[in-house]
Amino acid sequence: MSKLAEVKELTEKGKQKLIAEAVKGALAEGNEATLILDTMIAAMAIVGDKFKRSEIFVPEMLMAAHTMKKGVEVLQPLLASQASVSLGTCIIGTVAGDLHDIGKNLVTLMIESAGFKVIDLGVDVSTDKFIEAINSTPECKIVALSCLLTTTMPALLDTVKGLIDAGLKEKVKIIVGGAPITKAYADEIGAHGYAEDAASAADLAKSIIA
Ligand code: B1M
Repeated sequence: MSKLAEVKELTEKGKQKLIAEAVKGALAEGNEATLILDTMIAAMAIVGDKFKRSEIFVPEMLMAAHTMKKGVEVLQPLLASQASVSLGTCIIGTVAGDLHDIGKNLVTLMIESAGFKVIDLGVDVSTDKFIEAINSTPECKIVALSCLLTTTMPALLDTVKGLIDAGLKEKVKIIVGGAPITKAYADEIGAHGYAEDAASAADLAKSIIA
């Protein structure tokens, strides 16, 4: 089995202790870091499908997530490029009620690589916490909101509405993303921008402040 196939299988099976070596092996076989990352993302999609069919349950999904995080740690230095300019600060978080952070962490990595300082508020972030963080960060130019569940889409709506009501839409650009989010939904709730994946989020961050 190729090391890349092994990375996929280990991620799917949640083999946290073995993933780092497999990722290093896949790199040694000449695979690009981005291809290895895409392989792990594809494995997570399979994990999600298995969960949906009740073939696996939350603990297995969690083990796969931990495994992916450990794999990403190995790739991190290769995915992040050192930006020579400072474009400002971006505040990021996953919205209230939502505990998913792998996508948010990738978005953080890519936005940092694009030249922003990123303040990561973590997961399950309330509207008030976003507002407080923006108000205490005068150099904040962007707030990035991640949402992974259809059930937390209303929390995304509430957060954007809260930022607008607090008069912050004129101060910072609001960008949103996550699996259930679409450009149409982002427009509907009043965000400035939407990105489908982490690399597009970094491109969007740069273009939106230009
Ligand atoms: Co959850 N979960 N989960 N889960 N989980 C999903 C999202 C689900 C699709 C699985 C499924 O049923 N097929 C499903 C949601 C269904 C729906 O909403 N209709 C689901 C569910 C139901 C749940 C629970 C409710 C399960 C339960 O308890 N019964 C529960 C909810 C907990 C909560 O949040 N309150 C739950 C829990 C968990 C774990 C904790 C076990 C774990 C998360 C661990 C962690 O993140 N630390 C987990 C996992 C691992 C998943 C799946 C399998 C993988 C998610 C992932 O990390 N993907 C997921 C299935 C799937 O995604 N197909 C699933 C890899 C990651 C790189 O992709 O996060 O999509 P993603 O990020 C992408 C883009 O979305 C985008 O960029 C990234 C790629 O470059 N992006 C942005 C993300 N944020 C962005 C922000 C941007 C721009 C782009 O701009 C600001």
